[in-house]
Amino acid sequence: MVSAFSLILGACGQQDDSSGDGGGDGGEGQSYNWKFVTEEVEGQVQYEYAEEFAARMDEKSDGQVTIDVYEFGGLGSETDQVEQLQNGTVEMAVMSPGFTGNMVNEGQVFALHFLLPDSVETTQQILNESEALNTDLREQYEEHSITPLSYWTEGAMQWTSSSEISEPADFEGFKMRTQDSPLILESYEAYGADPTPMSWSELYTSLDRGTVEGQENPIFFIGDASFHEVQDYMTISNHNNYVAMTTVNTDWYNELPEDMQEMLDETTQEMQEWAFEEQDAQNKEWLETIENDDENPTEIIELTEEQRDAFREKAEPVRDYYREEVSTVDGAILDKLEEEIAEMEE
Ligand code: 6CS
Repeated sequence: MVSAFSLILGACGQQDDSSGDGGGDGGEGQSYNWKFVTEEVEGQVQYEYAEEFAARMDEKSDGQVTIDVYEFGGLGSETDQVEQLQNGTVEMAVMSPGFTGNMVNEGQVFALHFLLPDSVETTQQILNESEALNTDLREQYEEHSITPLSYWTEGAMQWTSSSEISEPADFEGFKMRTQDSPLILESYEAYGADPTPMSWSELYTSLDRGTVEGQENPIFFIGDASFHEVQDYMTISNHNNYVAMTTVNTDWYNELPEDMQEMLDETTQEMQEWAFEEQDAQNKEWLETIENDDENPTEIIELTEEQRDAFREKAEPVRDYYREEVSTVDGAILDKLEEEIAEMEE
């Protein structure tokens, strides 16, 4: 499947540079055409982000850089897309760490519940400034030809379900859909659930048929993907923040002319605020839509701090599991990140 996609992409997305290599030689009149794949579809945050990114690069470069943005679905599953970035079939990708968990062990740090600050704004600040993430974790990804240029939140995650979830016991034997990351599975097993990794492309049907009984996502995604239509409850748990990464193929990026690298870096930094505003607006709008959707009523359960503490208590030992069984650097990135979060929350 992946090689068929590679052939199609190879044929339609050639570099326009005369040298024929990934980055061109940066000469006068040089033009560049890059491919940017996302895990979401038109209207959703990642896709709109990539379109905005492409428009800014086009404008800044006076049309020298054109970026073709690909919606989720056309190029295979989320994990196929990870491979396409690694082998250079696409130059850029918005990627969720949850789909690299079988490869970049340390990236699973984002799977830990109640680690990132409750405030989405403070979480974004951490993602912008953390050395643990922007230096140490970046190096871990680069060993796999993936360079995360930035980390940004798509909002707080909530649970949707076919039966009420308001205490850990409600998860006992519960068939939970997750992304494909061992630590995400571990996090739900800690609540007693029975997690199954699956692409979101199969999720609506699986929820509808009862193959799985629930899932986690930010509210905009729950609404836009219509999961609430085939679920009875939405629990406002804020148990984690959804983190996306703007990634580039490492060799391709390192070989870009300096001015192109700078333009990419500058645009990536500018987009941090844009992404924050976009997710915020979409999450607020979709909460209202779900609340007012009388045709598909969803019972919304807002957990109290006490109820959240019961989940937090079960989730905390998973950090030790991460340190002891998952991390290849003895939990050093998690330790540093915890310190950075504590400092910021002071
Ligand atoms: O649940 C998922 O797998 C999807 N959720 C979001 C918010 N973005 C893309 C991802 O694949």
